[in-house]
Amino acid sequence: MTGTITLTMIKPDAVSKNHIGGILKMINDAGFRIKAMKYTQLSKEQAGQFYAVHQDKGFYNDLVEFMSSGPIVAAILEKENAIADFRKLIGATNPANAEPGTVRASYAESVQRNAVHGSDSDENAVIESDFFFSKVERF
Ligand code: DAT
Ligand code: MG
Repeated sequence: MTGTITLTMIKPDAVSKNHIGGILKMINDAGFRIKAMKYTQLSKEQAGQFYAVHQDKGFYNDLVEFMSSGPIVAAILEKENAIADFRKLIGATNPANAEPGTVRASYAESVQRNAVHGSDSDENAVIESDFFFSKVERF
């Protein structure tokens, strides 16, 4: 059903600072159900593919380097209105602009090391979910 899933990653900065539990608690408390989850590390090639839409941006190489620098947690989250509600929960890309109480205001270090990913559309949620998870890994 469209509109009910989003793909998140807990990024290497947040994982390395032991914020997996705190972030998952915020996600569950906000009413998202975990449909799929894995602890993994992206190769540079995989990070480049995931963020290919940004390949012309000046920050792309640094982003790929950072996103492949350590382990991440990837998850498919389920909730009505998942995309918009999750973007609201995580806050602005730059934590300096993120509302108090959002995941990024609570845990992000900088615009690059910003703790979490959230899909930006229903279409990309499907593409990004398929990037990480097969059918038998979804519940
Ligand atoms: P979001 O992750 O909020 O969807 P985005 O899709 O515009 O933001 O960018 C993807 C990631 O790229 C973002 O989480 C962090 C990095 N990024 C974006 N803008 C940046 C910038 N101006 N400088 C450095 N990194 C940036
Ligand atoms: Mg984005």
